[in-house]
Amino acid sequence: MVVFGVLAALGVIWTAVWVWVLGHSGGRAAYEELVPKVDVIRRRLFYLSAGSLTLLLLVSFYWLPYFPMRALTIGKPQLVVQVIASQWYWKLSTSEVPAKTPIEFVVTSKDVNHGLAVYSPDGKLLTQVQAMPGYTNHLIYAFERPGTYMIRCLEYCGMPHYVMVTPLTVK
Ligand SMILES: [Cu+2]
Repeated sequence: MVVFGVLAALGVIWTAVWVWVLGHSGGRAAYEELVPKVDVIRRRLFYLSAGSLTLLLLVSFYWLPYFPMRALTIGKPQLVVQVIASQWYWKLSTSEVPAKTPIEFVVTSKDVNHGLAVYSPDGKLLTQVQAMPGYTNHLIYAFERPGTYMIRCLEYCGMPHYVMVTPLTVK
């Protein structure tokens, strides 16, 4: 209801602004006279939009979980955990990792696509990466607090998909 109210108010303001602009535009102009002016505005809007979106894209890389950015934002991995997904279990090279340490998960699958998802002790999804046959995906993550985290599958991979759960102890 609040969102509707805000949007309705913005709509009224927008309409009022346009009514005011039309009322103060000084009458009708010939179409041929307007075309070059509109062309300039359109061109400027295009460059402004393209520039803003490109800038937004570049800045957003900082928050995206892409491997090279994670290495920059989280830090160089201090420990590598090999993860192999299979119907219907996870095989980890270790089930214990240190807290506050950048860890690199090297993830692949033996059969079909799986989704490696790391859940906090209170059940919140923290990070995830695909486990794909024939590919190796890398995920860097640093656990804030010690505890028992859960690795679950986020990609439906067959009837017993839900049993793909394994604990990961963070010390
Ligand atoms: Cu699954």
